[in-house]
Amino acid sequence: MLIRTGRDGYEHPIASEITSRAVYEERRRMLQWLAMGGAGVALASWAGRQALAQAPRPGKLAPLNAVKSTVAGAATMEKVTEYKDATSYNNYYEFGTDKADPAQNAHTLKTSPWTVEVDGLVKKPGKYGIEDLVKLSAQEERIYRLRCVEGWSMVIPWVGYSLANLINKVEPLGNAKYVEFLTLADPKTMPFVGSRVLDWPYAEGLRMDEAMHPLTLLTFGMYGEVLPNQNGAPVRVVVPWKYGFKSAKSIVKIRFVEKQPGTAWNKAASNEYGFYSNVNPNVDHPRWSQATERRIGEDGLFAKKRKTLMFNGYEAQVGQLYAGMDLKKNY
Ligand SMILES: Nc1nc2c(c(=O)[nH]1)N[C@H]1C(S)=C(S)[C@@H](COP(=O)(O)O)O[C@H]1N2
Ligand SMILES: [Mo]
Repeated sequence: MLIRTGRDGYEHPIASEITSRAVYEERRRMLQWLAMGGAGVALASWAGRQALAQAPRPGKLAPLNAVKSTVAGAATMEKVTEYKDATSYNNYYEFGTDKADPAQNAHTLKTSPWTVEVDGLVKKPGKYGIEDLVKLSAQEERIYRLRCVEGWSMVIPWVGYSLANLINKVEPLGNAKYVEFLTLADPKTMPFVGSRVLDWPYAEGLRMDEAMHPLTLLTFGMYGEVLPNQNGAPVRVVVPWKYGFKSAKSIVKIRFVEKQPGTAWNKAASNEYGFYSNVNPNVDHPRWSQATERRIGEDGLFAKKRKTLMFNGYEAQVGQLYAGMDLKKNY
Protein backbone atom coordinates (compact mmCIF):
# COMPACT_ATOMS: atom_id res chain seq x y z
CA MET A 1 0.00 0.00 0.00
CA LEU A 2 3.00 2.20 0.38
CA ILE A 3 3.73 1.24 -3.16
CA ARG A 4 1.34 2.97 -5.41
CA THR A 5 0.74 2.29 -9.06
CA GLY A 6 -1.00 4.69 -11.37
CA ARG A 7 -3.74 2.15 -11.89
CA ASP A 8 -4.73 2.28 -8.25
CA GLY A 9 -4.08 5.94 -7.76
CA TYR A 10 -6.51 8.73 -7.50
CA GLU A 11 -7.68 10.46 -10.62
CA HIS A 12 -9.86 13.51 -10.57
CA PRO A 13 -13.48 12.63 -11.16
CA ILE A 14 -15.03 13.64 -14.43
CA ALA A 15 -18.32 15.53 -14.36
CA SER A 16 -20.51 12.49 -14.93
CA GLU A 17 -19.08 10.87 -11.83
CA ILE A 18 -20.14 13.78 -9.71
CA THR A 19 -23.78 12.86 -10.42
CA SER A 20 -24.91 11.22 -7.23
CA ARG A 21 -24.72 7.47 -7.31
CA ALA A 22 -28.35 7.14 -6.20
CA VAL A 23 -29.57 9.31 -9.07
CA TYR A 24 -27.46 7.36 -11.50
CA GLU A 25 -28.68 3.99 -10.25
CA GLU A 26 -32.29 5.13 -10.32
CA ARG A 27 -31.92 6.40 -13.88
CA ARG A 28 -30.30 3.15 -14.96
CA ARG A 29 -33.05 1.09 -13.35
CA MET A 30 -35.67 3.20 -15.11
CA LEU A 31 -33.99 2.72 -18.48
CA GLN A 32 -33.76 -1.02 -17.91
CA TRP A 33 -37.41 -1.12 -16.96
CA LEU A 34 -38.39 0.68 -20.16
CA ALA A 35 -36.12 -1.44 -22.33
CA MET A 36 -37.50 -4.67 -20.97
CA GLY A 37 -41.11 -3.58 -21.06
CA GLY A 38 -43.21 -3.29 -17.94
CA ALA A 39 -43.82 -6.08 -15.46
CA GLY A 40 -41.49 -8.55 -17.15
CA VAL A 41 -38.67 -6.69 -15.50
CA ALA A 42 -39.94 -7.44 -12.01
CA LEU A 43 -39.62 -11.13 -12.76
CA ALA A 44 -36.21 -10.68 -14.33
CA SER A 45 -34.79 -8.81 -11.37
CA TRP A 46 -36.24 -11.41 -9.03
CA ALA A 47 -34.49 -14.10 -11.05
CA GLY A 48 -31.30 -12.05 -10.90
CA ARG A 49 -31.50 -11.88 -7.13
CA GLN A 50 -31.99 -15.62 -6.88
CA ALA A 51 -28.99 -16.16 -9.12
CA LEU A 52 -26.88 -14.00 -6.81
CA ALA A 53 -28.02 -15.94 -3.79
CA GLN A 54 -27.07 -19.22 -5.41
CA ALA A 55 -24.14 -18.31 -7.61
CA PRO A 56 -22.71 -21.48 -9.10
CA ARG A 57 -19.69 -22.83 -7.28
CA PRO A 58 -16.39 -22.32 -9.02
CA GLY A 59 -15.69 -26.00 -8.39
CA LYS A 60 -12.04 -25.44 -7.58
CA LEU A 61 -11.95 -26.14 -3.85
CA ALA A 62 -13.90 -28.08 -1.24
CA PRO A 63 -17.51 -26.91 -0.87
CA LEU A 64 -18.48 -25.10 2.31
CA ASN A 65 -22.22 -25.15 2.78
CA ALA A 66 -23.93 -22.13 4.24
CA VAL A 67 -27.35 -20.68 4.84
CA LYS A 68 -28.17 -17.23 3.57
CA SER A 69 -27.52 -14.76 6.37
CA THR A 70 -30.33 -12.70 7.87
CA VAL A 71 -27.93 -10.18 9.45
CA ALA A 72 -28.77 -6.60 8.40
CA GLY A 73 -26.33 -5.49 5.71
CA ALA A 74 -25.36 -9.03 4.70
CA ALA A 75 -27.18 -8.90 1.37
CA THR A 76 -26.72 -6.63 -1.61
CA MET A 77 -28.23 -6.24 -5.05
CA GLU A 78 -24.83 -5.35 -6.46
CA LYS A 79 -23.19 -7.60 -8.97
CA VAL A 80 -20.86 -10.10 -7.38
CA THR A 81 -17.23 -9.86 -8.51
CA GLU A 82 -16.09 -12.71 -10.76
CA TYR A 83 -14.32 -15.48 -8.83
CA LYS A 84 -11.33 -15.26 -11.14
CA ASP A 85 -10.94 -11.54 -10.37
CA ALA A 86 -11.42 -11.99 -6.63
CA THR A 87 -8.72 -14.66 -6.56
CA SER A 88 -6.12 -13.10 -8.84
CA TYR A 89 -6.00 -9.48 -7.62
CA ASN A 90 -5.01 -9.66 -3.97
CA ASN A 91 -3.04 -8.04 -1.22
CA TYR A 92 -1.24 -10.64 0.83
CA TYR A 93 2.22 -9.24 1.42
CA GLU A 94 3.61 -12.45 2.89
CA PHE A 95 3.49 -13.71 -0.70
CA GLY A 96 4.64 -10.56 -2.48
CA THR A 97 3.63 -6.96 -2.95
CA ASP A 98 2.29 -7.23 -6.48
CA LYS A 99 -1.44 -7.87 -6.87
CA ALA A 100 -0.71 -10.99 -8.92
CA ASP A 101 1.85 -12.42 -6.48
CA PRO A 102 -0.46 -14.09 -3.93
CA ALA A 103 -2.28 -16.13 -6.59
CA GLN A 104 1.10 -17.19 -7.97
CA ASN A 105 2.89 -17.91 -4.71
CA ALA A 106 0.36 -18.85 -2.03
CA HIS A 107 0.14 -22.50 -3.09
CA THR A 108 2.99 -23.12 -0.61
CA LEU A 109 0.77 -22.16 2.33
CA LYS A 110 -0.05 -25.27 4.33
CA THR A 111 -3.54 -24.83 5.78
CA SER A 112 -3.86 -28.22 7.46
CA PRO A 113 -3.19 -28.90 10.25
CA TRP A 114 -4.10 -25.41 11.46
CA THR A 115 -4.68 -24.15 14.97
CA VAL A 116 -6.09 -20.87 16.17
CA GLU A 117 -5.14 -19.94 19.68
CA VAL A 118 -7.45 -17.78 21.75
CA ASP A 119 -5.72 -16.15 24.70
CA GLY A 120 -5.32 -13.02 26.75
CA LEU A 121 -8.08 -11.60 28.91
CA VAL A 122 -10.65 -14.41 28.59
CA LYS A 123 -12.19 -16.89 31.00
CA LYS A 124 -11.82 -19.75 28.55
CA PRO A 125 -8.62 -19.49 26.57
CA GLY A 126 -7.85 -22.40 24.27
CA LYS A 127 -6.60 -23.79 21.03
CA TYR A 128 -9.03 -24.61 18.25
CA GLY A 129 -8.24 -26.95 15.43
CA ILE A 130 -9.59 -25.44 12.22
CA GLU A 131 -12.12 -28.30 11.83
CA ASP A 132 -13.62 -27.51 15.23
CA LEU A 133 -13.55 -23.78 14.67
CA VAL A 134 -15.51 -24.17 11.43
CA LYS A 135 -18.18 -26.12 13.28
CA LEU A 136 -18.46 -23.79 16.24
CA SER A 137 -21.43 -22.00 14.70
CA ALA A 138 -23.65 -22.26 11.60
CA GLN A 139 -21.97 -21.09 8.40
CA GLU A 140 -23.70 -18.15 6.71
CA GLU A 141 -23.25 -16.62 3.31
CA ARG A 142 -22.87 -12.84 3.36
CA ILE A 143 -22.34 -10.71 0.33
CA TYR A 144 -20.05 -7.87 1.43
CA ARG A 145 -18.20 -5.13 -0.33
CA LEU A 146 -14.52 -4.99 0.60
CA ARG A 147 -12.72 -1.76 -0.22
CA CYS A 148 -8.97 -1.46 -0.21
CA VAL A 149 -7.37 1.76 1.01
CA GLU A 150 -5.71 1.88 -2.43
CA GLY A 151 -9.05 2.67 -4.05
CA TRP A 152 -10.37 -0.59 -5.48
CA SER A 153 -13.25 -2.69 -4.28
CA MET A 154 -14.89 -6.06 -4.76
CA VAL A 155 -18.23 -7.65 -3.88
CA ILE A 156 -17.76 -11.14 -2.53
CA PRO A 157 -20.09 -13.85 -1.19
CA TRP A 158 -18.18 -14.74 1.98
CA VAL A 159 -18.91 -17.78 4.14
CA GLY A 160 -18.46 -17.76 7.89
CA TYR A 161 -20.16 -16.70 11.11
CA SER A 162 -20.15 -13.62 13.31
CA LEU A 163 -16.92 -13.36 15.28
CA ALA A 164 -19.22 -12.54 18.22
CA ASN A 165 -20.21 -16.22 18.35
CA LEU A 166 -16.63 -17.19 19.15
CA ILE A 167 -16.11 -14.25 21.51
CA ASN A 168 -19.22 -15.15 23.53
CA LYS A 169 -17.99 -18.69 23.83
CA VAL A 170 -14.58 -17.77 25.29
CA GLU A 171 -16.04 -15.15 27.68
CA PRO A 172 -13.79 -12.09 27.67
CA LEU A 173 -13.02 -10.52 31.05
CA GLY A 174 -14.33 -7.09 31.94
CA ASN A 175 -10.99 -5.42 31.25
CA ALA A 176 -10.71 -6.81 27.71
CA LYS A 177 -11.18 -3.70 25.56
CA TYR A 178 -9.63 -4.78 22.25
CA VAL A 179 -9.17 -7.90 20.15
CA GLU A 180 -5.85 -8.49 18.43
CA PHE A 181 -5.42 -10.76 15.41
CA LEU A 182 -2.04 -12.29 14.66
CA THR A 183 -1.52 -14.13 11.42
CA LEU A 184 0.90 -16.79 10.25
CA ALA A 185 4.49 -15.67 9.60
CA ASP A 186 6.31 -18.71 8.29
CA PRO A 187 9.48 -17.86 6.38
CA LYS A 188 9.59 -21.40 4.95
CA THR A 189 6.30 -21.12 3.10
CA MET A 190 5.90 -17.34 2.83
CA PRO A 191 8.65 -15.88 0.65
CA PHE A 192 8.23 -12.24 1.72
CA VAL A 193 8.17 -12.77 5.47
CA GLY A 194 11.93 -12.29 5.27
CA SER A 195 11.46 -8.86 3.71
CA ARG A 196 11.32 -5.63 5.66
CA VAL A 197 8.23 -4.25 3.98
CA LEU A 198 6.17 -4.95 7.13
CA ASP A 199 6.76 -5.97 10.71
CA TRP A 200 5.81 -9.67 10.82
CA PRO A 201 3.58 -11.28 11.81
CA TYR A 202 0.88 -9.20 10.15
CA ALA A 203 -1.18 -7.90 13.04
CA GLU A 204 -4.58 -6.25 13.20
CA GLY A 205 -7.00 -5.21 15.88
CA LEU A 206 -10.53 -4.12 16.64
CA ARG A 207 -12.18 -2.41 19.56
CA MET A 208 -14.34 -4.91 21.45
CA ASP A 209 -17.65 -3.44 20.25
CA GLU A 210 -16.42 -3.57 16.64
CA ALA A 211 -15.34 -7.18 17.07
CA MET A 212 -18.73 -8.00 18.60
CA HIS A 213 -20.70 -6.29 15.83
CA PRO A 214 -22.76 -8.91 13.95
CA LEU A 215 -21.30 -7.80 10.59
CA THR A 216 -17.74 -8.73 11.65
CA LEU A 217 -17.32 -12.10 10.02
CA LEU A 218 -14.96 -14.88 11.00
CA THR A 219 -14.52 -16.15 7.48
CA PHE A 220 -13.73 -19.65 6.26
CA GLY A 221 -14.93 -19.55 2.68
CA MET A 222 -16.18 -17.64 -0.32
CA TYR A 223 -18.34 -18.47 -3.33
CA GLY A 224 -19.63 -21.58 -1.52
CA GLU A 225 -16.16 -23.10 -1.13
CA VAL A 226 -13.32 -22.94 1.37
CA LEU A 227 -11.07 -19.88 1.05
CA PRO A 228 -8.36 -19.99 -1.61
CA ASN A 229 -4.92 -19.54 -0.02
CA GLN A 230 -4.44 -16.11 -1.57
CA ASN A 231 -7.66 -14.88 0.06
CA GLY A 232 -6.57 -15.87 3.55
CA ALA A 233 -7.12 -19.60 4.02
CA PRO A 234 -8.05 -21.27 6.22
CA VAL A 235 -9.52 -18.46 8.34
CA ARG A 236 -9.56 -14.67 8.15
CA VAL A 237 -11.78 -11.86 9.29
CA VAL A 238 -13.82 -9.62 7.03
CA VAL A 239 -14.76 -6.24 8.49
CA PRO A 240 -16.76 -4.72 5.64
CA TRP A 241 -16.99 -1.11 6.84
CA LYS A 242 -13.21 -0.78 7.23
CA TYR A 243 -10.43 -0.58 4.67
CA GLY A 244 -9.35 -3.99 3.45
CA PHE A 245 -6.17 -4.17 5.49
CA LYS A 246 -8.20 -4.51 8.70
CA SER A 247 -9.36 -7.92 7.43
CA ALA A 248 -6.42 -10.07 8.53
CA LYS A 249 -5.76 -13.28 6.58
CA SER A 250 -4.62 -16.70 7.79
CA ILE A 251 -5.15 -16.02 11.50
CA VAL A 252 -3.29 -18.11 14.09
CA LYS A 253 -4.00 -16.11 17.23
CA ILE A 254 -6.91 -14.10 18.62
CA ARG A 255 -5.91 -12.24 21.73
CA PHE A 256 -8.01 -10.14 24.10
CA VAL A 257 -6.17 -7.13 25.47
CA GLU A 258 -6.75 -4.04 27.54
CA LYS A 259 -4.74 -1.53 25.51
CA GLN A 260 -5.17 -0.68 21.84
CA PRO A 261 -2.84 -3.13 20.07
CA GLY A 262 -0.26 -2.18 17.48
CA THR A 263 -1.24 -3.03 13.91
CA ALA A 264 0.98 -3.85 10.93
CA TRP A 265 0.11 -0.90 8.70
CA ASN A 266 -0.05 1.59 11.53
CA LYS A 267 3.48 0.58 12.54
CA ALA A 268 4.66 0.87 8.93
CA ALA A 269 3.24 4.38 8.42
CA SER A 270 1.17 5.78 11.26
CA ASN A 271 0.36 9.03 9.48
CA GLU A 272 -1.22 7.06 6.62
CA TYR A 273 -2.95 4.13 8.32
CA GLY A 274 -4.70 4.60 11.63
CA PHE A 275 -6.11 2.08 14.05
CA TYR A 276 -9.75 2.65 13.05
CA SER A 277 -9.41 2.84 9.28
CA ASN A 278 -13.12 3.13 8.67
CA VAL A 279 -13.97 3.64 5.01
CA ASN A 280 -14.61 7.37 4.82
CA PRO A 281 -14.87 9.33 1.58
CA ASN A 282 -14.46 12.58 3.52
CA VAL A 283 -11.08 11.79 5.04
CA ASP A 284 -8.37 11.54 2.43
CA HIS A 285 -5.31 9.40 2.69
CA PRO A 286 -2.37 11.86 2.92
CA ARG A 287 -1.27 10.95 -0.60
CA TRP A 288 -4.59 10.42 -2.37
CA SER A 289 -8.34 10.96 -2.14
CA GLN A 290 -10.71 8.33 -0.79
CA ALA A 291 -13.78 9.82 -2.48
CA THR A 292 -14.09 7.31 -5.29
CA GLU A 293 -13.22 3.72 -6.03
CA ARG A 294 -12.74 1.34 -8.92
CA ARG A 295 -14.74 -1.88 -8.79
CA ILE A 296 -12.60 -4.82 -9.84
CA GLY A 297 -14.01 -6.28 -13.04
CA GLU A 298 -15.22 -2.89 -14.23
CA ASP A 299 -11.86 -1.95 -15.68
CA GLY A 300 -11.50 -0.51 -19.12
CA LEU A 301 -11.17 2.83 -20.70
CA PHE A 302 -14.77 3.90 -20.14
CA ALA A 303 -15.36 2.27 -16.78
CA LYS A 304 -16.77 4.80 -14.37
CA LYS A 305 -15.31 5.17 -10.93
CA ARG A 306 -17.84 4.74 -8.15
CA LYS A 307 -18.39 7.12 -5.30
CA THR A 308 -17.13 5.65 -2.07
CA LEU A 309 -19.84 5.47 0.56
CA MET A 310 -19.49 6.38 4.25
CA PHE A 311 -18.51 3.27 6.19
CA ASN A 312 -18.42 1.52 2.80
CA GLY A 313 -22.24 1.65 2.71
CA TYR A 314 -22.73 0.10 6.15
CA GLU A 315 -23.42 3.36 7.97
CA ALA A 316 -26.93 2.33 9.05
CA GLN A 317 -25.48 -0.71 10.77
CA VAL A 318 -22.24 0.63 12.28
CA GLY A 319 -22.49 4.43 12.41
CA GLN A 320 -23.55 4.32 16.08
CA LEU A 321 -20.25 2.72 17.10
CA TYR A 322 -18.52 6.02 16.35
CA ALA A 323 -21.06 8.51 17.65
CA GLY A 324 -19.24 11.54 19.04
CA MET A 325 -15.84 10.49 17.72
CA ASP A 326 -13.78 12.81 15.56
CA LEU A 327 -13.22 10.59 12.53
CA LYS A 328 -10.62 12.96 11.09
CA LYS A 329 -8.48 12.39 14.16
CA ASN A 330 -9.40 8.75 14.59
CA TYR A 331 -8.68 7.71 11.01
N1 LIG B 1 -2.01 -11.57 6.59
C1 LIG B 1 -2.37 -10.59 5.75
N2 LIG B 1 -3.67 -10.20 5.73
C2 LIG B 1 -4.08 -9.22 4.88
C3 LIG B 1 -3.15 -8.56 4.04
C4 LIG B 1 -1.79 -8.99 4.08
O1 LIG B 1 -0.91 -8.46 3.37
N3 LIG B 1 -1.45 -10.01 4.93
N4 LIG B 1 -3.58 -7.54 3.19
C5 LIG B 1 -4.82 -6.83 3.59
C6 LIG B 1 -5.31 -5.94 2.54
S1 LIG B 1 -4.43 -4.50 2.29
C7 LIG B 1 -6.47 -6.17 1.84
S2 LIG B 1 -7.10 -5.02 0.77
C8 LIG B 1 -7.22 -7.46 2.00
C9 LIG B 1 -7.43 -8.11 0.65
O2 LIG B 1 -8.25 -9.23 0.77
P1 LIG B 1 -8.64 -10.04 -0.56
O3 LIG B 1 -7.38 -10.43 -1.25
O4 LIG B 1 -9.42 -11.21 -0.10
O5 LIG B 1 -9.44 -9.10 -1.40
O6 LIG B 1 -6.51 -8.38 2.83
C10 LIG B 1 -5.93 -7.81 4.01
N5 LIG B 1 -5.40 -8.86 4.86
MO1 LIG C 1 -5.85 -3.09 1.10
